[in-house]
Amino acid sequence: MVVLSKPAPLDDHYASIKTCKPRISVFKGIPSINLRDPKAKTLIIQACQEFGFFKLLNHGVPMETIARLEAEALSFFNLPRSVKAKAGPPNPFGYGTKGIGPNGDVGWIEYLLINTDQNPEISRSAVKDYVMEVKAVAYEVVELMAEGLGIERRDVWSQMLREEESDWCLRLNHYPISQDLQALSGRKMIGFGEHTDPQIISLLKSNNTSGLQICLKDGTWVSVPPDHTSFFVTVGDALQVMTNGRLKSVRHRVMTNSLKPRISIIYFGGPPLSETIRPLPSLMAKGEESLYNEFTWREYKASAYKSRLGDYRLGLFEKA
Ligand code: GA4
Repeated sequence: MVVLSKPAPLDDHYASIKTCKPRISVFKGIPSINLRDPKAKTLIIQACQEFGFFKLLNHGVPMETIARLEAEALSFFNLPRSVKAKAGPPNPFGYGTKGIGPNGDVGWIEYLLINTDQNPEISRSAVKDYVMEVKAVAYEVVELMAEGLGIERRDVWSQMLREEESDWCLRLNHYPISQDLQALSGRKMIGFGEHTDPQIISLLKSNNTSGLQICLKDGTWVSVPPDHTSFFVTVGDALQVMTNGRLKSVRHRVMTNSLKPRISIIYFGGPPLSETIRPLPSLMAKGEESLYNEFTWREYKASAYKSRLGDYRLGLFEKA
């Protein structure tokens, strides 16, 4: 068994709940979609319109590839703090602990942001194999989305993700068991504060520990039952804009667990920095106007890094 090292206590880890109501329940209604289902494209669109989120089954990524990277992540997080610190800071890539982003957000978390092979502590081939597999799934999912929306060019988004210059990254997260008084008295703490993902699409894989919550359209938070064999797919802000609000980027967060550490691995698929983000003309109904002023992914990313995690980042780009 891998023994996880215990992080130092956080001073300020209770992020405030900004937009959603704190009514939490375990939610049985997360759409579960089999990638090989002939109706997958329709189900994906329904799920992304309603939740901006779904569970993907039968994705075809070999469990060994996943297990290998998970084991690598666990052994990395189990290294002495001084060794892990050498892999930091996390901006733009590397090891981070507690602090998320450059503007003072904190969570009960340690993580590694990876883009290519800068992290000598994690096996290059484990990362490479995982990224190759997860990217292939992401391309397929965004192609089904395009088909489901009736877009003629089914590769309109997959092409952006496939580009040599596409702006992707992999995030390995470790949410240690929280054993301070708050946690022991049954109060959960924020592991990763509420936010939407800025990119086009994210594919999240976790171990069997709960913690992930999404915010429903009516503004309530619900807990997503974990499933270590599936991926959870999240619509990002860029996809919301490119579909002129048809698909919604979902607010989500992670709460800690006082019994089991949570490990998650997320692939964030973004377009090349130079890509202009605007609604696809072929999607627009007659007379429909864009809800957003157009921007490049470079501009959106720069603006995201100036924001706080929980900010409504698309607000700056909405038309008045
Ligand atoms: C949220 C999604 C991804 O985890 C991430 C995060 C990034 C970071 O951790 O450095 C950000 C956050 C995320 C959005 C706003 C900015 C940037 C922290 C932050 C406060 C890697 C990403 O791309 O955006």
